[in-house]
Amino acid sequence: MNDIPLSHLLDVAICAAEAAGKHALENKERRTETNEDFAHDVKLVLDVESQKKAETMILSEFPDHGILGEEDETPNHNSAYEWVIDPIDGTMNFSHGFEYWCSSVAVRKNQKVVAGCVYAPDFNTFYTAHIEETAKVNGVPIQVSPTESLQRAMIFTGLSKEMEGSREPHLDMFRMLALNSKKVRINGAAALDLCRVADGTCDGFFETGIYLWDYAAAGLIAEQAGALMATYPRDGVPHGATVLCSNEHLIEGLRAIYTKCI
Ligand code: LIP
Repeated sequence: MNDIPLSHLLDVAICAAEAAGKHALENKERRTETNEDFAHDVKLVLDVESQKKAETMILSEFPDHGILGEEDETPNHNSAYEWVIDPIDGTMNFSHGFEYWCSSVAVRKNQKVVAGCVYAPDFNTFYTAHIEETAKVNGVPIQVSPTESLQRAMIFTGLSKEMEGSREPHLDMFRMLALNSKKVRINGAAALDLCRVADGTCDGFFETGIYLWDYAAAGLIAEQAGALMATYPRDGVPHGATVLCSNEHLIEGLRAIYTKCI
């Protein structure tokens, strides 16, 4: 089987992320049309429509590849390639008209992410990378921050959509993060947060209760910008994980917080 060039895979990831993101952006007036409403989350009609836009674009180029998306999946175990799609990451933000949201498309070959794009439509910004190329934002190379201690770091995090009960590891982790770093920010879109680690805007990322489609593309982009990723699968939650990401100086401090709280 001929390998598909990484540049071709990345081009398709960019086009698919743009197709999903542009559809949501151009239909913003419908942003509150809801399929399902949860205690700490919402599923939008535009989530489903935007994922379909990305899928159609991908399958027109690679009809036999598999699809794993937040809204639906079409596995194809006969193909080495699988596309991982979060059509609107930061759904709650999008539904409230808050600009911090994005569309994320990654492609895995034999379960390993090899290329990905995170597109932030309200900022007209494309974060891209493949495994043999440095990460870029709108075509310009990016790299992680040089911050050497958590006490001087700004860390992005989030609170899981599945928080239940009073004692939550998420809240324990948030407290530990807040006490052990200079500043913690909750923005509501993991994929975009990880891209801001990649471009050095923030110094690290830490979130439990997210999913492969939230971090597949942005995790590769962060790694190709010099970040280290630590991913801990969540027992009994398909594709669920806790994700830590930072430059080489901070990752052990983040890992220490995680191990104290689990
Ligand atoms: C969101 C993540 C965010 C997390 C939210 C939600 P979605 O993904 O990007 O970091 O805190 O709970 O999971 O559901 O908007 O695609």
